[in-house]
Amino acid sequence: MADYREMWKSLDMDLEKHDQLCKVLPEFYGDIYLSQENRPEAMNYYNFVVSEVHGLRIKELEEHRAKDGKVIGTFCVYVPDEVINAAGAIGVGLCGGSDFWEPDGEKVLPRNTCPLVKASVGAKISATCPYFQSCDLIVGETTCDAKKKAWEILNDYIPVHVMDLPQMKREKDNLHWQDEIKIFIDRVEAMTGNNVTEGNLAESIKLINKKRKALERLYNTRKSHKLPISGKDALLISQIAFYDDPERFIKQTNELCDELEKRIESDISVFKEGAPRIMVTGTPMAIPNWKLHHIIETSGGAVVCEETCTGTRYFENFVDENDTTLEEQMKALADRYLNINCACFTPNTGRIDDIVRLYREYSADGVVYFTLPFCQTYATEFKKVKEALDREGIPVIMVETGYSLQDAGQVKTRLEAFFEMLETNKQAAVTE
Ligand code: BJ8
Repeated sequence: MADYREMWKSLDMDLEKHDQLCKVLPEFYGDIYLSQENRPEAMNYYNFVVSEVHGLRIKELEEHRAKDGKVIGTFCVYVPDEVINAAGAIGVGLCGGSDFWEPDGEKVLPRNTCPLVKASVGAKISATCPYFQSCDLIVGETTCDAKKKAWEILNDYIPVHVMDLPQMKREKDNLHWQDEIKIFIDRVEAMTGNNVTEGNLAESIKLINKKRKALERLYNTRKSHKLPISGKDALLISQIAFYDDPERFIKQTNELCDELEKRIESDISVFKEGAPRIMVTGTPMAIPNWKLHHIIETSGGAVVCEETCTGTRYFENFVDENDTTLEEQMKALADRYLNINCACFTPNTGRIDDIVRLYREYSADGVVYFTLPFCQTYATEFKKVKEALDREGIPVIMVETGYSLQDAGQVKTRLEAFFEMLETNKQAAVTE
């Protein structure tokens, strides 16, 4: 990586502390990612993006800001990227995925807060994340209680706009979300000085749909019986989608898909024949949280799909491109975004339907239900999900684990036992 110290200094970063973070990341990435065998060639692009995660992309954001452009940080897949892009701003996902930031988060939040919220707040207050430092505005949303309260604290450090997300999906909730999108448009217009028009919103809707289609194409390759890419790599690509330049990301991901589709034609797989196909469902995995996937894939399993916000919830369902007036476009955005099934909604039966559908589409053998510690909504929703999966005869295991690697051995032991059970089930099915 080139020398970006001057840039980081200009962003008021704590350089000494940031150095500690920069020191550990390459080795961590090398152990988890570069140690994989038979990776697709096109993964080199994503390796490069990670190697420059606090460098080149931040330089691009700063060049944009130098021309009076704005950068807007987000934490949730309900916030419409289309609006940010239409106003000529750059959107970046900000969720923290490392325990490096948790102690700083704990300075202002209760210890029994989920690691994602603690790390996100800690990244800002420790001034060690250049993405936070480059943002002119961050957008929170009223999803879980931890996040709602965190916005009030973050607002002391950086301007925060909170979108009031309804938690039911009735007609009046859809109207309310349209209204919230309108208020968000007003705020973004005021800060950028650019109007969101039918024209630029239509272009943005097409662009973000294209990004979704590239991710959908990537995920479709994972439905193959010969898996051309590891789950770890697919997760990394989803995580990068949250902050990379959208046009470049679409081009690179489609190039990767060309290679993956050729691999499928040539029967090239990154996993041993018969590895249990695992679907992961639950809380999002913000970069660099690769822990669960790494444990699964070094314990004999292969992750084929993520029903998470760093998975299918991010890209499934497109915004209707046929609507022409601003009113119609806002309705189309509300319709698409309220189709996401987060556990903060009640009831949330759509998520259960999604899990069962995706399990079948990806020919999974079992489900790993992942929750971060202290995430009440996802942990509580497990009961309803498990009941439904039991009825369908789908094996499921719940794994609650945070960012620290302390419990990695224990998680591995449980997963190995689960995979053995899946293997026994398979053999029994063959002999029946
Ligand atoms: S749409 S999952 S991105 S809210 S893990 S902070 S829920 S205590 S992240 Fe999320 Fe939007 Fe929902 Fe997706 Fe709270 Fe749970 Fe922590 Fe969470």
